[in-house]
Amino acid sequence: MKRIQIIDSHTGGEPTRVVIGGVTRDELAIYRRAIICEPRGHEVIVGALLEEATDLSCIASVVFFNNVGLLGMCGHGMIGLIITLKHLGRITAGEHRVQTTVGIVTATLHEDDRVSIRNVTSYRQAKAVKLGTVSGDVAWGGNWFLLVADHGLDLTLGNVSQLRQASLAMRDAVHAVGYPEVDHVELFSPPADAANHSRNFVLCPGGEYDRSPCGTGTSAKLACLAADGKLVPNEIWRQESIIGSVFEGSYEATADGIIPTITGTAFITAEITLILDSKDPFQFGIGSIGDSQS
Ligand code: PYC
Repeated sequence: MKRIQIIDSHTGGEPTRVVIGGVTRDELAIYRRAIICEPRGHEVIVGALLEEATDLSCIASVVFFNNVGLLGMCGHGMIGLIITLKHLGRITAGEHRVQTTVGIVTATLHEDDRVSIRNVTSYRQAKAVKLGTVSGDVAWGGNWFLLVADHGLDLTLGNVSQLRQASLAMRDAVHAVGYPEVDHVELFSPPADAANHSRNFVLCPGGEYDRSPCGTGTSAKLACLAADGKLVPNEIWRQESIIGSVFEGSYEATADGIIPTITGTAFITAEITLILDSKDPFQFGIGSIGDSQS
């Protein structure tokens, strides 16, 4: 029997599963699907393997992963990780540096349990790339995004299957015109709540959609707003998700882009030990569409 210790949380509705014991970075390729996929999980979950930092200025190192592979950064996941570290009694309010595979992120745990993430440098790579009837910007926010506003679709929960199909087609189209690195697609519309600036639908690499406003997606959006002169440094942008949860974002300008800060909240939902029984034919999980290991 293999045992893997995890703590589950959600950030704006999007689940994070922090692995606190039982798996090392070298073993992640073997156990990734067992941790994320059915029958122990589901394809919406983002995993976060917690390890000791090699940079001594950091409190921890994290590798984010999902149903189809690894993720560079994950904004909602980082907020979930910080609330998990607080739950474990490992941190208190204040600033904490965390190593990710794409750079160091500084997270501030506020006294009221909100978390602000000072993300990696974000930037727009290409503006208004023509993709048939729509056009979109390509931007980096810790992951690669295609951002599209002129899609004409309703960003409502009842419309999710159409949004998913349309986003998958846009992702194929942006790959075909020379941006194979794009693995997330972000659609925008006016917000449902007038207190916010925008609503989004975010297609994740494995075909699921982000229930939260997506921290790296909001970072990519801020980079585009900054490049277009539509948001000034330190001005607040309130990004609403398809389920109505909200992240607040702002940015500092740098020579090569922006440094976004994204603020949100997360809640612990479970403390679990996963068990992999060597007699279980599904001990390593049920594969996902698009997963090279399925
Ligand atoms: O919050 O950055 C994010 C994210 C990426 C994929 C799912 N959530």
